[in-house]
Amino acid sequence: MDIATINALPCEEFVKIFDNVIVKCPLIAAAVWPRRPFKDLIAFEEAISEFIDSLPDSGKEGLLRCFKALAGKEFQNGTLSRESDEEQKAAGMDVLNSNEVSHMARLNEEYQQRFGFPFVICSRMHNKVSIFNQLLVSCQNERTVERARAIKEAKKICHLRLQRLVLSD
Ligand code: 2AL
Repeated sequence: MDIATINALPCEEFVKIFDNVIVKCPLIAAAVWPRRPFKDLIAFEEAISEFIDSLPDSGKEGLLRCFKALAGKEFQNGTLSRESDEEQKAAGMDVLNSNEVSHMARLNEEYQQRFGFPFVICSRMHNKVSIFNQLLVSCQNERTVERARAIKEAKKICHLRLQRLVLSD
């Protein structure tokens, strides 16, 4: 799909295609649609990034709350979006042993209790060891540091999803 095709999409169609560009949240696509025409894919991604940056802290945390836990119940039940499922599998979340699954669940719960949103990481850029390490560090972080780190990761997820969605088509 080239940028001219993207720029020509009516809002409804655009939102349908890009509703999961970070996490299932059609609001993001709807918010950047009026910013077309985009010069290129980089400009499209920048518009999304600027929209996220424009959100108040509560909005950024609201976005993070749309994510599901790594190796969590939705992953186990197979009810994640295709993109999330593939990303979690790319980091080996499907081959954790039972000790690792319960360790991950405990850390995810501790994190969720502390921050009120789930731990988010761009899993295609990680493996299970680096995910456990970051989760341990993140559980000790200050809220502002952690919110900023998680938003950065959400943008990395967005970058890779856009590349796959637009360039592979
Ligand atoms: C995810 C996800 O769905 N994809 C990814 O890279 N990371 N979720 C998460 N909680 O970090």
